[in-house]
Amino acid sequence: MFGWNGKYLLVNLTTKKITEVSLDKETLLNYLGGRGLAIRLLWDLVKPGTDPLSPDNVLIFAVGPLTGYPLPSSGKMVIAAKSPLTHGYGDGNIGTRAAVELRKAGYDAIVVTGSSDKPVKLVIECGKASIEPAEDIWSMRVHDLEPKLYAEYGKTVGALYIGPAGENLVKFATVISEFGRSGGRPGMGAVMGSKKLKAIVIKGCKELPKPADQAELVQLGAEAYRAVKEADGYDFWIRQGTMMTVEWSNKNSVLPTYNFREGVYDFASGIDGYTMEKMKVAQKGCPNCNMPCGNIVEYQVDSTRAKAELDYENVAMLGSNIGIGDLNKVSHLNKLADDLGLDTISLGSSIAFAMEATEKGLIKDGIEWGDFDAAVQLTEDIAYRRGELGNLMAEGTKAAAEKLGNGAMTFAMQVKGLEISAYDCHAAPGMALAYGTSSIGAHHKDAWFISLEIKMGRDKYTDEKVEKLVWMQNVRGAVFESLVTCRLPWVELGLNLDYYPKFLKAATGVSFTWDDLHKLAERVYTLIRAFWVREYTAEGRGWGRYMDYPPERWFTEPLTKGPLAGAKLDKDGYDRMLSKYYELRGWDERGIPRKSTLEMLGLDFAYKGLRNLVELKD
Ligand code: PTT
Ligand code: SF4
Repeated sequence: MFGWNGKYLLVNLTTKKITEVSLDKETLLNYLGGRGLAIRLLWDLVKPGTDPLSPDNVLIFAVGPLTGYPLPSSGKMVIAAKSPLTHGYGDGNIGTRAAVELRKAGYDAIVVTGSSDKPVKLVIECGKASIEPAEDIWSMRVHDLEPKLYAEYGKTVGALYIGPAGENLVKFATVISEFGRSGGRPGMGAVMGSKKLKAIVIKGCKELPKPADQAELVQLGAEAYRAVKEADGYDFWIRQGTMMTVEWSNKNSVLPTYNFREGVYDFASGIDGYTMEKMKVAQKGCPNCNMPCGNIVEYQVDSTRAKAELDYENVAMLGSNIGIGDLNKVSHLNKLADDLGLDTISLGSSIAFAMEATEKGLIKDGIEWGDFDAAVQLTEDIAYRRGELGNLMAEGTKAAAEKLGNGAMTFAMQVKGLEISAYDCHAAPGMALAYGTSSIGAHHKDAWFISLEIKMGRDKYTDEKVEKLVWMQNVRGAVFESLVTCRLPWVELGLNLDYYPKFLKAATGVSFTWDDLHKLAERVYTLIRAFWVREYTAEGRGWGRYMDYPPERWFTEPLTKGPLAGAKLDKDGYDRMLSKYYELRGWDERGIPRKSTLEMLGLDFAYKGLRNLVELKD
C-alpha cells in the first residue's frame, strides 16, 4: 500500500502493553486518516456510555495520507477522543513536527487506552516505543516543560504535552506543542491528563511512507507551493495571518463583544492586525508550510516583558469578548492560556460568562467587564481548579449555567457544551447553522460560512445556503481533516481544490474524484453523528433537534449597536434550514441518521450499534 504506513501503535497505559495493529486497506480507503480514521476507531474501541475521563476512554493522535509530504502546509495532526466537555465526539487539529515524525516512525496513528496510576510519558524513538516515568515533569507549565524535553531528546523531535489544566482535568484543556500550538478544544488535554500521560515524544528515524509516484508528488507540490506564494493576498497574509480578521469582523458586525451581545467593539483598533504588526518580532509556521501564520509578538504588562503567539480567535475571545481593548493585556492572557494548556476560545467565553453572571447578580464577588487583573487570576484559578469560581468555570459554560440556573443558559454561548468560536451570529443564520451542526459542538473549523453568507445576503434563510453549508462542511470538516493537511492554502490564498485529488493519487496510487471525496465526507459526518446519538442515549441524556440549536441570546436579544442594530435570528427560519440540512444529510427530523443512510454509506455496523438504543427511521 502506498501513501499510508498501514498500522497504528496501540498503547495501554493500565497494562503498559504496547502493540502494533494493522489497518486494512478498506478502512483506509473509506476513512483516509485523521478525523475519518479517528471516528472509525472510536466507534469500535469506546464502549457506549463510557465516562470520558475514565481509563476506558480512548485518545487518538491521527495523521493522514498527505501528512508530511512536500505539499503545502502538510504538517498537521488530529487529536480525538470522547469529549469530557460535550460527552460527544471531540477533536482538534494541531500543526506540529510530531505529525511528520509519527509518519516517519511508521504509524498512521497512536491509540492510547487505559490509564497509568503514576505520571508517564510515551517515547517513540527510532522504532522503539516505551512508557517512561514522568514524575519529574508532572505539574510543569508548558514554557518550562518544552525546553526540558528538547534538552533531553533533541530539538528536532516532535513533542505533544499537557499543562497544569490537563492534569487538573479542566474540561477545555488542550494538548500543546511547540510553545504556541494548541489542539483539541473539547478537552483532549483533560483526557490525556486523566490517563496521567504528560507528554509524547516522537523521533521518527525512518523515511515517510513510500508514495505511489514520488516524482509526480514532488512536481505537484512544487507547483502548488508556487501558486501559494504567487497568490494575490500572500504578502498581507504574511504580515497579519488570521489577525487580519479582527478588522474585518468588526466592520461586518460579527466581532464577539461582551459575551456575544454585540458584533462591534469600540476599541477594536487597539487589538487588530495593524496594532499587532507594531508588536511583531517573529513569524512561525507549522512544518512544510510556506505561508507561515504564527505571529509572535513582544508585549509589556507592568514590569513583565514577554512573547506570545497571536491568532484571531484568541484575540477576539480574550479581547473584545471580555471588554479588553489593549493588545498587550490580551497577549498576556493568550500566553497564560498556552502556558497552562487551556483553550483560548472556551477560556474567553468562560470569563465572559462569569462577567455577565456577576453583572446579573448570579455570582457574588465575581469579576467585572474588562478587569484584566481579575481575568488573569480567574485563568490561573480555572487551570488549578482553585476557589468556587475557578472550579465552576473549569467545567465550561454549559455546566456552569446548569449549576447557576436563573436563566443563565441564555447567555452560556455554546452548542452541545462546546463554546462558540469568534463569530457573532445575530445576523448570520447560515453561520449559526454551521455552529449548530459542527461535528464537535460550536466551532468554525467545519464551516467558516460567514464570509460566503455576507455575499449571499445575511437576512436570507434559504435552501441554497444550506446546500452550500453541507458542501463546505464536507470539504473542510471531512476531507481536509482526514487528509490531514492545513486548509488555509485553499481558504486564504485560493489554492485550487483540484490539487487535492491529484496529491492523493500521487501519494496513494488511488484515483479519488471530488464526488468520491464527498461520499467519504458524508460517511464521516454520519458516523460522527451516530457516535453522538449513541453516547447521549447510552448515557441516558436523550437526543433531539434541540441539540443543534445555537444559544437563545441570538434569537431573543437583538444587537443594539452598529449598522445591524436591531438584528436577531428568526427561530422559524432557522428551523426550516435545519430541516433542510437533515434532509440533505439523510437524517430524520431529530437529527438522527436514517437506516437507509447508514446502509447506503456502508455503516451497517453503526446501524447495529444504534438500533437497540434508539428508534431508527427508514
Ligand atoms: C483551533 C482553535 C483555533 S482556530 C485557535 S486560533 W484559528 C485557537 N488557538 C489557540 C492557541 O493558539 N492557544 C491556545 N491555548 N488555545 C487555542 N485555541 C484555539 O484553537 C491553528 C490554525 C488556525 S488558527 C486555524 S483557524 C486553522 N485550523 C485548522 C483546522 O482546524 N484544520 C485544518 N485542517 N487546518 C487548519 N488550519 C489552521 O490552523 P483546534 P494550530 Mg489548533 C496559540 O486546534 O482544537 O482545532 O482549535 O492548531 O496548530 O494552533 O493551528 O484563528
Ligand atoms: Fe500552520 Fe498557518 Fe501554515 Fe496552516 S497556514 S500550516 S496554520 S502556519
